[in-house]
Formats: sequence, structure tokens, C-alpha cells
Amino acid sequence: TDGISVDALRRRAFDALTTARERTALLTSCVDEPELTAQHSPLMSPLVWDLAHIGNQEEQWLLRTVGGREAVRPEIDSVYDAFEHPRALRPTLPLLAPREARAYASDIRGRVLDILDSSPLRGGPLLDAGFAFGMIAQHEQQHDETMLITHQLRRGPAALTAPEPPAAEPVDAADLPAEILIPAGQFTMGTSAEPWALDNERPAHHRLVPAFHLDTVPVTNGDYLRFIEDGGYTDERWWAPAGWDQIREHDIAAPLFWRREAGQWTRRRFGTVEPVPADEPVLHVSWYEADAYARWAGRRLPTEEEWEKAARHDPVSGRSRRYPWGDEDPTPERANLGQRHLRPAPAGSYPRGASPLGVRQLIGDVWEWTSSDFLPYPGFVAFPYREYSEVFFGGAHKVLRGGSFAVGDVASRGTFRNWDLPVRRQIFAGFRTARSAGDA
Ligand code: AVJ
Ligand code: FE
Repeated sequence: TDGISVDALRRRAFDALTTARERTALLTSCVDEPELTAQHSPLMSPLVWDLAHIGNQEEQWLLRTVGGREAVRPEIDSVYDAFEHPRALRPTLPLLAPREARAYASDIRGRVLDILDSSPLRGGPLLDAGFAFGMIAQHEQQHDETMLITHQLRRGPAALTAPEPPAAEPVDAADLPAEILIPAGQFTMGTSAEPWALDNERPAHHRLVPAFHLDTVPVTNGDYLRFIEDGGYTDERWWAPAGWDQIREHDIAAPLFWRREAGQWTRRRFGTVEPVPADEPVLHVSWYEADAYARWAGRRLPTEEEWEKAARHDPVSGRSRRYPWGDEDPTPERANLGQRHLRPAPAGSYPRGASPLGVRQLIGDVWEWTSSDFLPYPGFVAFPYREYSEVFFGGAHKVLRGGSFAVGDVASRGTFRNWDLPVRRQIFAGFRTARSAGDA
């Protein structure tokens, strides 16, 4: 942000907060009140919990901490503390009713925009370049994705609509090489410069990455069907032991939301049942399923550093950039983000979003499972709270990269790290595969 005026930073923060709130409003107004307070899956909160939690986080960080204002509703902090109450139990809490929750979030937002208007946006790590405002916009976008997952799990008729993503150029997509060689060498992983990067993306540091090949596009439904039809789900050889246990215990034999009807595969997507499109990146597979597919294909999942090198390293300048296409923010021509479309675009889409070596769709469409555990980078410092990242470090969670069609562009970049348990399937996750150079 060197050289960016305070006015421009304010506008950036205002736009990010406003974009997120428009989506939040839609996700919490397109169904009726009983649907907002209902629990559609024990894996998820009632939508009305997310709504007031968004407002409460904003009150705690922007109004109280940044603005130094007196608390508006301190008595509800504990109800909306994600660590005090597991998702499955949130319907039993004394939640604000939908109308109250909406009024609360909007009251806080009004006060926060006043604070933003008069903030110098410098004077410490929370304020500098508007970090705390960016953090809260990212928090809301992440909950907008969470709420979209709740909508996907919900039964009943469709409540959301969106235009179809642009079709891939068929000639171009068919001509793409299956994989791309990323030559050996050091690159800069993580960032110390990105103003709104979260603690787990910091600091920038060097990594030496041996040469490897990476799929040009994410694994498609058509690819994945070949694994299913080859008996992938009944052959223990392909599975990590815990994954093998999970698929047998829960009778898993296809991605979540898929069904086989009269010899044809269909899927449920936001209240509509449709044939599974062969050319679209596969969605709703666990890390175990991605790992098993890769082994069946004679390949493996990429590590997190391989993924980031493919997405950021510019072989000409030797520099790591913000996105595969360069340093400019995402646009609708470069990546499928922000719930503009309610599905991934066909594999091979977005040639303008390709990396310098030609890898496509690294940003947007589907979160991509990596082989890596969620761990801190060397020199990590928890900021501004331990519960964002630090308490999740260790062996339990796997890293996902790149963002999905469901997350806003403020929460997707080459350094952004997401994580989840390897059994999770309801998230908008797919994957691509890799192999070390020199392996057959
Ligand atoms: C980074 C997506 C795993 O949803 O649990 C939201 C984001 N953190 N509120 C989550 C988050 C606090 C987080 N993920
Ligand atoms: Fe949260």
C-alpha cells in the first residue's frame, strides 16, 4: 500500500465491508424466518447465529478495540463465541431473533463506518493500512461461504439463483497439456507485505521446492467418475487407513450430494437435482477421497508449498506475486469468486487467470486440498487473536488453497490459507494432483 492515500484505503475498506454485507443480507433474507433459526445440519450453525456472530465480531474488533467505543451488547458475546459452543448445540442458545440480529448487525455497521470515516488508518498493526477493517471484511466473507454451505445442506426448493459461469473455450480447453512442469528452485512463500494478510500467511520466507508436475486444471467430475467406475471406493490399496474406515463406516461411494439414478449420476445443488457435469471440477470430496484418487491415478496431492509456488512464482522476475496473473486484484475475467455463480466453471476456463507457466483456475472455483498439515510458518506470531489460527495448528487439519466460487475476493489470494479436518465433505473443496519430476 506504499503511496496509497488514506482516502483510497478508506474506500477499499468501505467497499470490502459493503460487498460482504450485501451478500450476508441476501443469504439471510432469501428464506423465511423458520429456515433462519432451524439447524439444517449438525455440522452447521443456524443461519441466524452466523448473522449475529458477524455483527458481534465487528463490534468487538472495530467498535470496541479500534474505535475505543463502549460496548453495545456485551451480554451476547458469549452466545456468539465460536469456542464456547459447538455448532451442533447453537440452536439451543438464547439467540437473537432474525429481526433483532439484522438490526444489531446493521446498528454496529453504521457506527463502524463512522469510525472508519475518522480513522487515520495508521498508528499500530491493527490500524495500519486498515488491517482490522480488512480482517473483519474477510471474516464476514468467510461466514458468507459458511452460510452458503448451510444453504447447500438445506432440504427443500431452491432459494438462491445466479447466472451460469462463462463457458470454457472448447478448443482452448481441449488443447491444454494435462500437467505443467514447475522447475526446481527457491521461491518466496508467505508474505510480509500484503496489508490485509492474516497471521498464518506471515512472514515471507524462502523455500526450496524440487521440480514437480502439477495438473493444469482441477480434477473434473468426469475424471473422478473413472475412479468410481474402476472400483476406487472398494479397493483398500488407494486409501489412507482412517479414510478407508470413514468410507466404510458411513457407506460413502461417491462425492457428497451425488446419487445414481437409473444408470445416471445426478447431484443436488442448492435445491435442484441435475446430471453431474463431466467437465466441471469435482466438489464435495474429503481429503481422504482426494488422496485416494491421486494414489489411484499414480500421483499424489501437491504440498502446500508446491501449490503456492505454482500460483505465485514468476520465473522471469524470480519474484512471488499476489495472484497467478500478477499483482492486480481479481476480476470476473480472471477468477470465479464471490458467489457470482453458484458452481465452479468448467475446467480450462479463465485463460486470463492463468499462471506464467499456464496453470489454470488456481484462484476461485474450488478450494484445493493439499497434502500438508496446517502448521505455522517459521517466525509466526499470532495476531490479533490466538483463536484465528494458532489453536488449529498441529496434525489434525489439512490445508486448502485458492478459494472457491463461494468466497469473496478479499479472502482469496496466492498466500491465503484455509484448513479443515480431512473427513469434511460439505465444504466447496476439490483438488488437483501432482507428481515429483523424475517419477514415471
Ligand atoms: C478459516 C474457514 C477455517 O470458518 O472456521 C470464521 C474462518 N474463523 N470465524 C472457519 C473463521 C473465525 C475459519 N476457516
Ligand atoms: Fe467467525
